[in-house]
Amino acid sequence: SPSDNAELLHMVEKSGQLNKTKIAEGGRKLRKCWASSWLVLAGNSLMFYKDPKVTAAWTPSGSRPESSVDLRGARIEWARDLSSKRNVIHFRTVTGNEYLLQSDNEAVSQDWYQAIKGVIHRLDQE
Ligand code: I3S
Repeated sequence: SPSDNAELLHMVEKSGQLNKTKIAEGGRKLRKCWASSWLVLAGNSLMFYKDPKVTAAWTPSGSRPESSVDLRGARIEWARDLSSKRNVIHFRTVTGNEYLLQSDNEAVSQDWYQAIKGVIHRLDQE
């Protein structure tokens, strides 16, 4: 039924390709491993996919990302001394997982920064 379907769908706020590396897990530093990733920002989550297969406005929750982070209580800032690359976003979840997200295109990085920050602020107010 349509209501069943609604439970299986999350509204996608933004999706696109960025370079990504995880730099900490639970507060423990990790070795960088930059790779291209397909990001989907939906609901309270930022999801990472290997391939850009989720392109529509809606993504079924059954379409399993490689990994996913809960943005509630997360922090985001522009990375300063964490990379030699430009336009690098640094964000950290409440559980101490940290990621760098990067595009050579400044506008692309700016858009992602604003979109993620917007979700974090919305969740802060709930
Ligand atoms: O912070 P680091 O150690 O300079 O990060 C670089 C390394 O992760 C490097 O890999 P190796 O650990 O195999 O040398 C990566 O290839 C670089 O991309 C990392 O630096 P940038 O500045 O690109 O984030």
